[in-house]
Amino acid sequence: MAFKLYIYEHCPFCVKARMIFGLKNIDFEKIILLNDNESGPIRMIGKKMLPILEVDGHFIAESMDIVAYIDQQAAPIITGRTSSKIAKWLERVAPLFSSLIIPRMACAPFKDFETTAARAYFVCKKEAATGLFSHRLGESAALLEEINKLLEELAPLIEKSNAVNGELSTDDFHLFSQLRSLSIVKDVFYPVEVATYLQSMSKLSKVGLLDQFAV
Ligand SMILES: N[C@@H](CCC(=O)N[C@@H](CS)C(=O)NCC(=O)O)C(=O)O
Repeated sequence: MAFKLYIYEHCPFCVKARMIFGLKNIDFEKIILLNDNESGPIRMIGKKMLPILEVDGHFIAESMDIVAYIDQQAAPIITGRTSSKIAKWLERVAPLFSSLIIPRMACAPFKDFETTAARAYFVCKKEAATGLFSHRLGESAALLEEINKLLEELAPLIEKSNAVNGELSTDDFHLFSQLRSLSIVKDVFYPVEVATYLQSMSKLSKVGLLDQFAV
């Protein structure tokens, strides 16, 4: 079977889909779409949303459906339990993450934003939700202080560097994808357990971190 995965480089949902291929060592073709390409995704799945997996001319949307589908191709690896503590932690950090991360993603040299029009499309759409990026960036110091506290709370929840709950579970997809986004933020203090988890999951899933673009 030939797998084509349509993604944006900035997108945490796309990271979830990329992770399963890396973790299972399955080859796939990565296709990065411009952020303002509406017709491509609409033709494939009827709406403008990535990631999309194309398998022999069929399309699968929804990151966790893609993860489940690829996991079912030969010996599944997502065998661990999920933890309500991780879900709650992710809920608490979500608003902070969006204010810190989205304005920084908008400035990064991703292929999603290779044209001025594609970057402007992202800025326009996201500022409608977050408010002006300049305002959010101005709040960085206070947001960082809160994030650093929350990362200290995350540290004792990490059981192993290759599986947050000790055995690979869907929590690892939700958690790593968010922490990989956070790596675009400069001056975050990662407790050692979190730093080790981040590095280890990046290596195992073959999804690079964003530290080289951190601001
Ligand atoms: N529930 C979907 C959410 C995917 C999603 O929201 N993707 C964003 C990119 S991060 C998207 O395509 N948004 C439309 C846009 O960028 O215009 C999933 O898990 O795959």
